[in-house]
Amino acid sequence: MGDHAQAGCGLAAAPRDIIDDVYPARAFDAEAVEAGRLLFAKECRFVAGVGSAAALPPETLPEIAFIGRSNVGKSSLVNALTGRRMLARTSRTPGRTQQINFFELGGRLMLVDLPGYGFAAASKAAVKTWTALVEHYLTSRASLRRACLLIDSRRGITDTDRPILALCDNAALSYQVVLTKTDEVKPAALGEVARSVSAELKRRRAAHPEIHLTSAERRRGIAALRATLAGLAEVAPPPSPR
Ligand SMILES: Nc1nc2c(ncn2[C@@H]2O[C@H](COP(=O)(O)OP(=O)(O)O)[C@@H](O)[C@H]2O)c(=O)[nH]1
Ligand SMILES: [Mg+2]
Repeated sequence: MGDHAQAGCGLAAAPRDIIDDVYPARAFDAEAVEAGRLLFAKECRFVAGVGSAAALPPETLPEIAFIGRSNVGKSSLVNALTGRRMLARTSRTPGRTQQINFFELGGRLMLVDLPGYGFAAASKAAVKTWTALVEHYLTSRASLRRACLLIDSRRGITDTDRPILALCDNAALSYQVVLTKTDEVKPAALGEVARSVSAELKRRRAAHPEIHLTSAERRRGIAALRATLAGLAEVAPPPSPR
């Protein structure tokens, strides 16, 4: 049960019209949800932590990048997706925070954790290094299928996020907004944020029109996001003959 029942549960808190606007049911049919569940039940293995463009690993699998301002709930979301604590662990390692971390999921998908932006205390030099590395990765990686752009439900898209949206638009990199911490806002306010985010995305070239509403804490919307991401993974090999 659990996840299955929660496939649409980002929806449960949102008013009906918002659900119909931004959350077409077809994305979450039972088959897609099951494919997502199966993929994310597979082993997730840390592959590399990379601090420079020259050190990027070879492109072996379709990649999904997770990006957002620091504290948006990125580690929590990826941990909820994978049911593992690995990202929390890596982010506790000093020096890892400015790295791009690669995790291979079930031999079919690479989850790529980009360092958070908009950290007020970051030095100019750190911001410059971050920008160069992330920009290089986002604009030159052929295997990158989609960027999941995490946005805090309490804030919506802000000027801190817009340079990233512009970067993706200019690079024609498909990106999709994932609202985080939906448990922190009342349904009406969540509906309002979802509506205004959707309206802004409509004006942007490379933005995926559908957004995901998630709460890592309450595990809302996790099964639906898994379903979406499984749709971007390498096709599962047929079962080997016995
Ligand atoms: N209420 C609520 N808090 C969350 C949720 N996800 C993360 N947080 C909190 O937000 C803070 C930042 O989370 P973290 O995952 O480390 O963010 P990151 O910096 O983007 O990796 C932590 O205090 C988390 O406990 C959520 O779904 N709901
Ligand atoms: Mg983190």
